[in-house]
Amino acid sequence: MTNLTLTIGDKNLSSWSLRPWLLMRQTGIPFSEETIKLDLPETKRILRERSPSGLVPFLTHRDLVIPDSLAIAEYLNELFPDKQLWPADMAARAMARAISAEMHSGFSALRTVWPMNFVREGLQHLTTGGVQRDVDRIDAIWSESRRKFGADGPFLFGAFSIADAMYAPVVSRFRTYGPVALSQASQDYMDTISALPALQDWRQGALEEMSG
Ligand SMILES: N[C@@H](CCC(=O)N[C@@H](CS)C(=O)NCC(=O)O)C(=O)O
Repeated sequence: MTNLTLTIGDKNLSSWSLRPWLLMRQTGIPFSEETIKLDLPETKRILRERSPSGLVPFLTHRDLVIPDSLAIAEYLNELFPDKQLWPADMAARAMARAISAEMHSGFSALRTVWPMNFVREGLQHLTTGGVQRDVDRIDAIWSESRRKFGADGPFLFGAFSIADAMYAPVVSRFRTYGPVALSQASQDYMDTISALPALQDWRQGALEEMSG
């Protein structure tokens, strides 16, 4: 029985929850999950009571409650050094951290205009308010990471890393609001992420939540 519990929001909507969830599932870290449904009248009260930041996701490990997707990823990296959640090579690791931080703090146009709606496709392709600039930057990040650091596998830095988990919701957004014109390397990368069984499980969970 695991002593890690990841608390997440609705699978269709909560892009920040998807990141640590996918990281743990994809790298075989055992955990229990629980959901706090967003957008209910009691949501804010429950979040205030349960989460130090008032937000999901948060990770509970013994008496420690860690909020924030990137902080959770860093904690797991320290807890499971054998899992190699960041790339082993120092230069690759620096770039993986840089693009993860950029995702965490940036791309506000994309996140505002194209909110995650995991199960939907064919929604209107608006590129107002800097969305195209964000799309172009992500295309450059994906294709350059693949070209410079990705030779040993299909992910941004070869093996699956925290950086892939951080960008997974973008893959979903590009499908929901696409078609998005991308380099061949980025299109191939989207296909790799979309085909992950763990991501398909997340999608199934989103569908079940919506029908239940
Ligand atoms: N910087 C945080 C952002 C977390 C966040 O914004 N979570 C949203 C859901 S995706 C939330 O909890 N919203 C509260 C609400 O909808 O009431 C992280 O990386 O985890």
